[in-house]
Amino acid sequence: MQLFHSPTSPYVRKVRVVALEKGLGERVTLVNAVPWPEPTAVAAVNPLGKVPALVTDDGLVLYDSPVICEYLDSLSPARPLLPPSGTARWRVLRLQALADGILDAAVAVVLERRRPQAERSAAAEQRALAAIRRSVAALPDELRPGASPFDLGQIAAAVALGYLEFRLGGESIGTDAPSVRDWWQDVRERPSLVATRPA
Ligand SMILES: N[C@@H](CCC(=O)N[C@@H](CS)C(=O)NCC(=O)O)C(=O)O
Repeated sequence: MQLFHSPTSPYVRKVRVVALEKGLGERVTLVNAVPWPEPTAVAAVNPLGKVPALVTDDGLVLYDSPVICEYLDSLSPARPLLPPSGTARWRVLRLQALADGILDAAVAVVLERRRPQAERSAAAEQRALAAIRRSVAALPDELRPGASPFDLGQIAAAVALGYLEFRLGGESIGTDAPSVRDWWQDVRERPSLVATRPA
C-alpha cells in the first residue's frame, strides 16, 4: 500500500500510528507529497489535494484519515481499534471526531499565523483557539489512564495532543490540566507514537 504523506501532517501521523498498532507498518510505503506549495503530487490521487491518501494493494484510492483508519482496521481481526456496533462504537467515533476537530482548529491557527500580517485575522485565530480550549476541556470525560484500550479514538486524541505540543506548546490551551496531562504522559512513549513523532 502507498501512503501519500507529509512528515508533519498530524492526520498522516494518525494513519501511521493505526498501521503500526495493527502490525501493518511493513505493508505501508510512504510517498512524499507535501501539499504546499502547489502543485502537489497527492492531487494525482486525491482531488482534494490533501494528505493522507492511501492507494491500496488493489489500486483503490482512499482519503480522509477516518476512512483510511477504518480500512486499515478492517484488514486484520488482530487488535480491533473500532468496536463493530453499538454505543461503544459511537463513543470511539465521537472521540476521533473531537480530536480531529482539535487538529482542524490547530492547523487553522498555524496557517493564520503564516499569513502576511496584513492578511491575518485575529478574530479567526481567536475563534479557533477557543474551539481548541473547549475541546481539550472535554477530553477528560473520555480519557482515563489505563481505563480502556488504545483504540482509534484514543489514537486520535494522542495525535491531537502531540500536535498541540508540537505547534502550540507553551500556549495556555488547557493541556496542562492534570487529567489530560496524566493521560498524555501515560501514552506518549508508546512505540507507535515514538516512531511517528514529528521532527
Ligand atoms: N479531514 C482530512 C484533513 C486532511 C488535511 O487537512 N491535511 C492537510 C495536511 S495537515 C492538507 O493536506 N492540506 C492541504 C490543503 O488543505 O490544501 C483528514 O482527516 O484526512
